[in-house]
Amino acid sequence: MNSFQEIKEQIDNSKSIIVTAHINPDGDAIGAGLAMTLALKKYGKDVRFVLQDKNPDTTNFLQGIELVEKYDKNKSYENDLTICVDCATKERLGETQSLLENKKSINFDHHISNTLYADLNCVKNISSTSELVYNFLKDSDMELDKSIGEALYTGLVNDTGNFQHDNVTENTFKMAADLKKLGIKNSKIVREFMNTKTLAAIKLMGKAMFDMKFDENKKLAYYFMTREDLDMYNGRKEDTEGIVEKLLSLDKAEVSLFLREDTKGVIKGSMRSKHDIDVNKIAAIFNGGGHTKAAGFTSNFTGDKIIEIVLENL
Ligand SMILES: [Mn+2]
Repeated sequence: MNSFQEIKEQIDNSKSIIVTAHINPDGDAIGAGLAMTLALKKYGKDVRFVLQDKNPDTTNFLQGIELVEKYDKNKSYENDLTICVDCATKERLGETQSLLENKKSINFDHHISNTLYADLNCVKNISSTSELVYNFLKDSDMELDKSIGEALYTGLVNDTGNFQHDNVTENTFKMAADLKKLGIKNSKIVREFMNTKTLAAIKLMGKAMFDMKFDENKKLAYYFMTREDLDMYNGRKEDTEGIVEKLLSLDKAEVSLFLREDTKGVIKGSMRSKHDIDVNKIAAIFNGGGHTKAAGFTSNFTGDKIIEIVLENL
C-alpha cells in the first residue's frame, strides 16, 4: 500500500491528470471523483473527470458536476496520470480502463475486495472513498471549499446511508463537522440526493415491496425485478436505488438480495446484511464483491438460479 506522501509526489510530478470511477457511478464515486477533480484544479493542476456512464440525476445539484465527461473511445486522451476512485477492480472501470494503459495510475478505494490494480494503491477499510479522499486532501494541505465539501458529503451520505451504518466512525463525524464548517448544506444534500425520487422509482419500490419473498430458514428477504417490470414504468437502473436496503428492514430478515435484469440474460445483484452474514463472500461466488455488509455482482445465470445458489450458500 502506498502512503499519501508517495501519491502526492506522483500528482506533483504529473502534467495532465484524468480522474475516473466505476461504471454506473453512485454518490460516492461521483462525490470522491468530483472532489478530487475540483481540489486538484484549485491546486493548479490540469485535470479532467471522465466516466463511462453519466452521473445519476440525483447528483445534478452538485457544483462542478458539468465537469463530468463521458468517455469517448474514438478520442485520444493525452494525460500522463489516471486516478481511479471507488473502483475495486480494473474491469469495473468499464471503458475507462483503457486510460490506465501506458500511463501512471493511482487507485483510491475502500472496498475490501480491491485487487490493487494501479501503480500506486491507497485502499483502506473506511466508510467511503470520499472519506479517504478527504483524508488525502487534508494530509496534502490542499485547500477545500464549499463545492468540494458538498461533493464529499454526498459520498458520505451515499455510503453510510446518511450516517446510519456501522462504517461510520468518530473520524467520519469529525469530517462531517469540518465540511459543515466549510458551509455545506447537509439538509439540502440529503433532500436532493436521497429523498427526491422519480415516479418510476416510487412505483418500482412499491412493486418490489408488494411482491418480495422471504425465506424463513435462511432469513433472506429477496426480490427479482425483471426487464418487463422495469419497462412497465420506463424505469432506469438508478430508479431501483434503495430497494435492497428496504428489503432488509423486514423484522425477521438477516440478509437481503435484490436482483435486477439490466438486459435480457444479464442480472445485477445487490446484497445487504444486518449482523454476521458476510455478503462479500456470497457476491464473490458470482465474481463480485464489496463489503461484508453490502456487496454486489453481475451474473448471466437466471434469477431463479441465482436465488438458489445464494440460499445454498447462506
Ligand atoms: Mn464507495
